[in-house]
Amino acid sequence: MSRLVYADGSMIPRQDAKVSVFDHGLLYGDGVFEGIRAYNGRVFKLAEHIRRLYESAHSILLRIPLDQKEMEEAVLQTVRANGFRDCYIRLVVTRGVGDLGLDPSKCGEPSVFIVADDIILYPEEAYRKGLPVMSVAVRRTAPDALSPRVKSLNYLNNVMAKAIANLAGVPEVLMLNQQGYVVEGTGDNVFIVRGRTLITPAPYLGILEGVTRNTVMEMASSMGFEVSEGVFSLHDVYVADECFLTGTAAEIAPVTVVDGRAIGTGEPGPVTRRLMEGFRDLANSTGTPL
Ligand code: PXG
Repeated sequence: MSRLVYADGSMIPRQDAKVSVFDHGLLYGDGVFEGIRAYNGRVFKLAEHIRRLYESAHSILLRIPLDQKEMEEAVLQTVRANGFRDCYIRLVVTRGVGDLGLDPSKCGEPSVFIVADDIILYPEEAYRKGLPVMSVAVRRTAPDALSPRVKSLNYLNNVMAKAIANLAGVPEVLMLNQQGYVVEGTGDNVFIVRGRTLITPAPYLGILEGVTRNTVMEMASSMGFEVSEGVFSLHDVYVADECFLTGTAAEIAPVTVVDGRAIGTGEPGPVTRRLMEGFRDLANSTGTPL
């Protein structure tokens, strides 16, 4: 079956889905996006992703030409048109076509496109054995330059951090903020576990408030764990009992080595494993039906 892409209200064949060389999303990274997943015939946390998209757009003065309900419907329509029950969904809104100056007032209507595709996962072994990660010198964008809470098309420093991971042969990195505190991975949030307490970096430190992060925080509380948003350094990660990453693509991925230090026993810990199980159940049984 040939795949279809939603582009400004129409479903078009994938090979015809193109953006203009005058689109400010391409020229200046002027736009916002979401990464969403469908599991077992339902779109997981659809309203939460759409709300974050509209908050990101509001923050950068981008007016999306659909309301949130219409956008949810466009996502469902895209997944249905491609016959997927499980997939990854990339939703992008750019400032649209302008001229070669960066002035956003020169752009006409924002462009909206939605792509549904197969999910690329970490190898199954990564979830059984855990991931080795490293810290990098490339800092997460400073909140006083561009808020990391905006899921914007400006991901170049995260891309550079991932390039360093590739050079070093590790699957993911931990990014720090300008003060040297741990904030997140390149496309994932991070948690550490001490005893029965989970700690994840507080939003003001400069993170994207992940939908998976929020889901895990709620789930962990309901399982009786203490959950706190806090501030921690690499040392705290090295001496934690457990560490894991969360994201729409990664789900919950155990981290067992950081900068050459084994975390806890060096194997995925019991808290992480319990959360992974709970998350799988939740993702496969809740969401907006297609
Ligand atoms: N932090 C950052 C910087 C992100 O970009 C997350 C955390 C996790 O958020 P969610 O809402 O997914 O739990 C993200 C999410 C991809 C991809 O296709 C994913 C993300 C960004 C870029 C690419 O793997 N993001």
